[in-house]
Amino acid sequence: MTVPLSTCLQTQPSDMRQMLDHIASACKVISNAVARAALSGTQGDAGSGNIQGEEQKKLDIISNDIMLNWAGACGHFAAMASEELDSIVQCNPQGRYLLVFDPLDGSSNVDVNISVGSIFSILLAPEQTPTESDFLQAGRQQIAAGYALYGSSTMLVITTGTGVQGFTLDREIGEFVLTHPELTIPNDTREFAINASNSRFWEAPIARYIDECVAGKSGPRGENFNMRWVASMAAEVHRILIRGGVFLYPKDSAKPNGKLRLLYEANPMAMIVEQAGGASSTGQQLTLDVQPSQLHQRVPVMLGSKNEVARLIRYHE
Ligand code: AHM
Ligand code: MG
Repeated sequence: MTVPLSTCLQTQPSDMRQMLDHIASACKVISNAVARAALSGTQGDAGSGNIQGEEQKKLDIISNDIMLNWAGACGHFAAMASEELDSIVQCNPQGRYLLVFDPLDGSSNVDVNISVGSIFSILLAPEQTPTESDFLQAGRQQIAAGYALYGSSTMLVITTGTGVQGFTLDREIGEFVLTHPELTIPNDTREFAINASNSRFWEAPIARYIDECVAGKSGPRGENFNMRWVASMAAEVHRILIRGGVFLYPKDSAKPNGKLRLLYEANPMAMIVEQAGGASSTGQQLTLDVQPSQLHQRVPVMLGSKNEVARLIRYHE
């Protein structure tokens, strides 16, 4: 039986239902923009950079505007923060929630027709007008998180703190439909994901872990491992939710804090991964326990199958 997202959301309080419904609409519109980019002349660089000094794609900016407008229209957000904006944006002063998002994750892939995604996180807003410091909440305080994946099909994966549900966009009816109920990550895996071109910069625990995987059956793990690297975190996390695995973007001597952003990428994905029975750590601390000190802060990420993340934490001790 076909169960649309709207039916699944009926068990949620009305404000959560409306927020997720508007975010889902934003993701449908972004999905369309991504799919039509070559036709509408919106591939390529925008010629601008974000606050972190990264080149922006035209679609980064388009997706950011779509999320601000479509999610903002639900009226429940007091303010929003985006990976693509220098500072926070005030929305409805009566709103009781904050939205944090990466509008188009993995956008270096967008001109070559490889999967990209949108990642979001919902936090409680303060009573008074939100300031940047109100966004600096540990990941444990997220009340919902999710991502959309614009791949061979468009999917939306959501958690509100009671498991993880995956929906596929049925373009014939224009609705997200529940296709992957109760996603669960296997505890063990033989697949890892890391950008191996950074290996000369890795710290000892990461080098050891990867060396042991690559050594295969004759190495200390006694197993052959497989490697994948899409360079789209949403796609990597999705693969891990479907068949297990471990994803690493560690800190190294070239990137002392790692690459990925705590609020826009690491925290929402860590909530999803934990809710699916996996784990996420910086190496020193569970991702969800990190107290943020800056809006655009970066953090080392290692997430996925529980026993592999536990091993990585041991190697860091
Ligand atoms: P982005 O938000 O600017 O796209 O950067 C985040 C992306 C992740 O999706 C992906 O895991 C990583 O950057 C890939 O980085 P690299 O190009 O260094 O392999
Ligand atoms: Mg990103």
